Amino acid sequence: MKVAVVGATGLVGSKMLQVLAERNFPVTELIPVASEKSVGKEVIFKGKPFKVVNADTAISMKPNVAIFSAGGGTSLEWAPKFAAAGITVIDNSSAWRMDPSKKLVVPEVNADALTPEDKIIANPNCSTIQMVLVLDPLHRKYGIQRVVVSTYQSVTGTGVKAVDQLMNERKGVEGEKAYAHQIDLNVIPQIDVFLDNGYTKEEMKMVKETVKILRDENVKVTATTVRIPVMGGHSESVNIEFANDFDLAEVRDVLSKTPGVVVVDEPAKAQYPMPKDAHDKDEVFVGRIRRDETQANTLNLWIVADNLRKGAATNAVQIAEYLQQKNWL
Ligand code: 11C
Repeated sequence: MKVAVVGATGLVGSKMLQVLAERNFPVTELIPVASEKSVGKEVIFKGKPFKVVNADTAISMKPNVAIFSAGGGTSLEWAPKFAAAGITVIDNSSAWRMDPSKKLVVPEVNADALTPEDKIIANPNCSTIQMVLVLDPLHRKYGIQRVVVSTYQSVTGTGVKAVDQLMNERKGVEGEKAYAHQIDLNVIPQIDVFLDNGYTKEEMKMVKETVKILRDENVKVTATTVRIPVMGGHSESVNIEFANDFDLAEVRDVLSKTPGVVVVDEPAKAQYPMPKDAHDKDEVFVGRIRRDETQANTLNLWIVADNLRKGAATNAVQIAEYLQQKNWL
């Protein structure tokens, strides 16, 4: 399987290479793709060097699949060109997610929506992926009516510049800024730009993508997304109102049997999910599972996952694995 990774030198791109190698995706030839300034540089995959090429060259090399993580602009311009050449694109940007003709996929939830005709497949936003993985089995069992989520998101979601800003601030060193404010010893209640309705783009991604992935327009979501000075993953406090009542033990049982989800919920032993523990893991961790005592049929829980893995690279590679198993690549 010839695999192109577009944006191979970025934070998500590097994680993509790591995940492809770790999961033993059958890569016969790796085609790392990046902007002109990186062309000719080498990327190491499974101990071997591969030369970075530009997108035109990558298309001429006819990969079976191209995994994009180079930003929305690159995806808008290049994904259709790869697809027109018969190359399946799995796109990690927000460019195609809400396009009704494109599938938005978390494999454990809606891989069944995919067909051999899907040539551009969208990978959801990291904060959406970890939440829907937990919401989906609960929705099927109890019927979700409304979700109120507040996020605590890692600086790795912004990229290398933000990681550098946090580390520089911690050391008291001047440097480039990814955020309008100090992030170390601070919390910034803004992720991405503000929209006319007063919500940020990140918040509206969580609202709209969740409905599309769960394939149910009746699921109402409201979100507050927040950047915190943390590296290992995104955390989310989620309040879920169901149509039907639930049993807490049954909720734990349902979640512990959900592929990709790990329940860590032993408050008496101070055991609950934390980004430090989720770092570099593929699973989504859930804990602090408890009834909301102020309202009927309502649950509170806490979800943590490594945003660069299940929130980005792992989910994209899982989509590629699904397509490969179906012989659609
Ligand atoms: C963040 N969720 O943490 C963003 C990063 O639409 O894929 C991913 C943005 C996206 O800042």
